Amino acid sequence: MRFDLITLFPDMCAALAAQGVCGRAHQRGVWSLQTWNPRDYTRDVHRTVDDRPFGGGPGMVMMAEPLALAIEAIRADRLAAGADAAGLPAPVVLLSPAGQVHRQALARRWAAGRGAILVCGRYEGIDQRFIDTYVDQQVSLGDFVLSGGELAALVLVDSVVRLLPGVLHDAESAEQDSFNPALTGLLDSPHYTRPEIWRGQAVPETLLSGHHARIQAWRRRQSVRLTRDRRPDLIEQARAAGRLSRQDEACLDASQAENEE
Ligand code: 9D3
Repeated sequence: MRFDLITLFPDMCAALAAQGVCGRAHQRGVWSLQTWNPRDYTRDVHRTVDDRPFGGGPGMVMMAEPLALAIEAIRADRLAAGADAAGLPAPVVLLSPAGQVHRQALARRWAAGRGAILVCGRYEGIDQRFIDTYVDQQVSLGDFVLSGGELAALVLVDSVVRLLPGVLHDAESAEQDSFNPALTGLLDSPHYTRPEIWRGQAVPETLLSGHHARIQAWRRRQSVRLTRDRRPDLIEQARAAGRLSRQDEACLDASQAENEE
């Protein structure tokens, strides 16, 4: 899987391919990341990539032409590398607060694809004519303001790459993540490791029991209650999708009663 990032700050993007789970997978050739700087596709001596907005207003706008030339260069390069299926060019995705909010179901869909050309904006925005001409879809991370699209692009790529076959060492790690349907979209239960007593705080007894079924039931109960307390919206979703068992409901009823005492 290949990702091409168009960015004025390529140095921001190197870490993902260099470190951790994604870094290892990158080293093994599971995926690749290339950055393309619009500044390299300017023709004036000042290498201008932005200009003042028509109609006035604060800030600067990214010019269409350097971005368009970067896209053309990437398409030629992907073609030469055989990165795309014949007649199926990679989608051009703009990271933007106006995009569809990213979530796990979308990451799963992306993981079945061949990668994408990701456009990272800076300044107040991007000339709309570039967006109209080249951009296939827009993706947001949610309702908060970033300084640009780079971190959002890295988050997107990270969420996709870790789902690729062979990226996670322990096949169970992905399987047990929050939002995985196997966990029915609940938050994860708490984790503990040695020592058994740390600064006077013991590990929950059940986890030391060696009793697998009891441990599983305890973790499930913790998940259900934590999700109810922190993300009641996820409980509603799980219930609506029929992903809560009678035991789960009983556990919610019981802890509700405890809270009311
Ligand atoms: C403060 C400037 N805003 C005017 C009301 C517009 C604006 C322009 C550029 C706001 C943010 C940005 C840069 N953000 C992104 O490129 C971005 C982003 C985000 O800010 N939040 C969540 N997801 C994303 S994806 C890309």
